Amino acid sequence: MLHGQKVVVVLPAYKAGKTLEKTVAEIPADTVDEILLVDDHSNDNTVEVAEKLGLKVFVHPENRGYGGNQKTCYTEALRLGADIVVMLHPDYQYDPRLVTAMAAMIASGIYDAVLGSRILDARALHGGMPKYKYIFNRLLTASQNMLLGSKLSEFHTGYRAFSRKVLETLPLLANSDDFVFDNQMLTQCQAFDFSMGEISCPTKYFPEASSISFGRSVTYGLGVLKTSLTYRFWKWKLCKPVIFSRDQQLRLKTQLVKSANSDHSEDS
Ligand SMILES: Nc1nc2c(ncn2[C@@H]2O[C@H](COP(=O)(O)OP(=O)(O)O)[C@@H](O)[C@H]2O)c(=O)[nH]1
Ligand SMILES: [Mg+2]
Repeated sequence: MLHGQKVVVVLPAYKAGKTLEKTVAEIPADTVDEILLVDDHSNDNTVEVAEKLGLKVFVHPENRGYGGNQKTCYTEALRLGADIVVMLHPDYQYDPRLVTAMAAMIASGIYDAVLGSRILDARALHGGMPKYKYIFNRLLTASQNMLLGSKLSEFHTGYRAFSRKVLETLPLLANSDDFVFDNQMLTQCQAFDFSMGEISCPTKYFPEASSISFGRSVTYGLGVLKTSLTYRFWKWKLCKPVIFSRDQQLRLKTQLVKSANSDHSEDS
């Protein structure tokens, strides 16, 4: 709890068996109320380790992708009554000890979303971030800031915190199930006028912490550019993209109602 607000950490997991225990050990137990892991049908021992650690575990019956995983993470965090949700990769890439600081920025009421920025830390390359990823990151971020009218140091970190209000309001069901989900979500925060803060965060690159290939990074980069251009055209009132829709059916609440109904019909 922070300022009377329930803090839930969500871990979108895929083949995280080797790094999960180290990650969880460093999550601050004094401020975090619950840790929830969603396994995206990994073929390693992720679920076994998670259960041994006493996490709340959800398993996808099939592989849905990184965005699909986060849709489940946030839906289940809302169901648990989270006021603040921190998304942390279970690959031990980001420092879990910053969870309290990030959650506190949300608890203050000043920010709706907070990003753990590897660029503000300025040691990303020393931490082993591949040069091409660093250059992609800087170029994409510069073009996004221009198109969105924002001033973030990076849009591509996987370490984020959100208020309940953000998770209830954004049309997250309209987003991709792939990696570009992350970027659509931040662009939606901008479109819905949620305030975004940043905190510096060190990063570590080692084989288990980074599996995305060059090809998938390029696909992600193109998706990012498409999302930012879509935002600009939407601002100019030239299009009405579904990712900026205010349709209630595209909010996570719909999933909650649906699964509550199906639980009910299973009971009866
Ligand atoms: N659900 C799902 N998650 C994935 C997949 N591939 C990677 N991930 C997760 O996506 C996140 C980012 O991937 P990662 O390889 O660490 O990327 P990098 O650190 O940016 O190079 C990690 O939490 C991975 O567990 C996948 O095929 N499905
Ligand atoms: Mg990683």
